[in-house]
Amino acid sequence: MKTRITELLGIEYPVIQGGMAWVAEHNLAAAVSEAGGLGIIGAGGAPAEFVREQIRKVKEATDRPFGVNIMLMNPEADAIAQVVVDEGVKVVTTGAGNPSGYMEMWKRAGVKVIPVIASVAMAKLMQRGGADAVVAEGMESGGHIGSLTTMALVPQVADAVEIPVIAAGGIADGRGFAAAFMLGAEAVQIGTRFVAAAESIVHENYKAMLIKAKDIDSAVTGMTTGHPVRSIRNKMTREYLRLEQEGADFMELEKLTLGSLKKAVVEGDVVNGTVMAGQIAGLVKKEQPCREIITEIMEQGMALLGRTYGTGHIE
Ligand code: TUI
Repeated sequence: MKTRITELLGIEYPVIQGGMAWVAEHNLAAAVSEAGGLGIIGAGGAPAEFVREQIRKVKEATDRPFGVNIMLMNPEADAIAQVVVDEGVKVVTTGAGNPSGYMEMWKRAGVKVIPVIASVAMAKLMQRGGADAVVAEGMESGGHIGSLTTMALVPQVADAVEIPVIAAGGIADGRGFAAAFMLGAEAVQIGTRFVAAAESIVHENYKAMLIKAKDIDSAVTGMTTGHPVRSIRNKMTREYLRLEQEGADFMELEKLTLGSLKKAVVEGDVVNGTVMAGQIAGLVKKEQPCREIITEIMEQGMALLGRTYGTGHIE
C-alpha cells in the first residue's frame, strides 16, 4: 500500500509505532521496522547519551528506516535534538510541546520532522515551520493527551494542512486503520497494541494488566495541572484523583508520579506505578510478534478499504 507517508519514509506499510517513554526501546523499534512499519525509539525522559546507544543498537539490528521520538519536556531535549543529527537518524517525531526551535537544524540535516499535535492551530503552525507530516493524536491515546477525540481531530487537521496526516489514538486493528483513512489520514500511529508485542520489554505485570484491561479501565490524571495523562486505573490513579479533587497543589501531585512510569514498566509495580495505555486497551487480548500485529492490521484494514481502495490485498 502506497501513501505519501510510505513514500516519505521509505516504509512498506503506513504503520508507525508510538514513541512511548521506557517502552519504545531498541528491541521494539527494530522489530517494528523489520516488520515493514516505522519503529521509533522513545527518548522520553532519558539522557542524550542513552538515546545515542539506543540508536546504535537499532542500526545494528536493522537496515530499515526508523525514527526517534523526542519528548519536549525532557530537560535534555536540546542535546537529544543534536544526537539525532549526529547519528544520521532519518525521522524525528516530537511530543508534549512545540518543536519549532529545532526545525531549522533538523531540516538542514535532512531529517524528516513529524510533530505530534492535538489541535488544528498546532498542525498549521508545524506546517508553516516546515514539518513533513503531522501525527494528529486524539485523547483516546495513552500517556500525555490533548482534549479532542481522534474522530473529531483527524478530519479537521486533514482539512487544515496540505502535508500528510497520521492518525493516532484508539487505533489497534484493521477497523481503526480503515477508519483513520476514511477520516483523511495516510498512516496510523499505534502505541498500546505494541506495548503487548512479544518484542516489547515491558515487565510481565504491565503486559498482563494491559491484556486484562477492559474499555473503561483507564483514567486521566493531571487534568488540573495542565498535563493530563491517561493510564490504567490503579492505586496510584485513585490516590492522584482524590488529591486533585481535594485541591492538592502541583508539587504534592508530582510526588505521586515522579519516576512512576519506570516503576511500572521496569520494576513491574502496577499498583503504585503509572501504567500508561490508551482506551483501546480492551481490544488488546494477547502478546504477539510485531510482524503478526502489522500483518493482521494490514490484511483487515485493506479488506475493509478494498471497497474504496482497489483490491484489498497487501501489495
Ligand atoms: O507526548 C505524548 N504522549 C506522552 S509524552 C509522555 S512522557 C510524560 N510522562 C509523564 C507526564 C507527562 C509526560 C507520555 N505520553 N503525545 C503527544 C502529544 N503531544 N499529545 C499532546 C501533545 C501536545 C500537547 C501540547 C503537543 C503540542 C502541544 O503544544 C503545546 C505548546 O507548547 O503550544
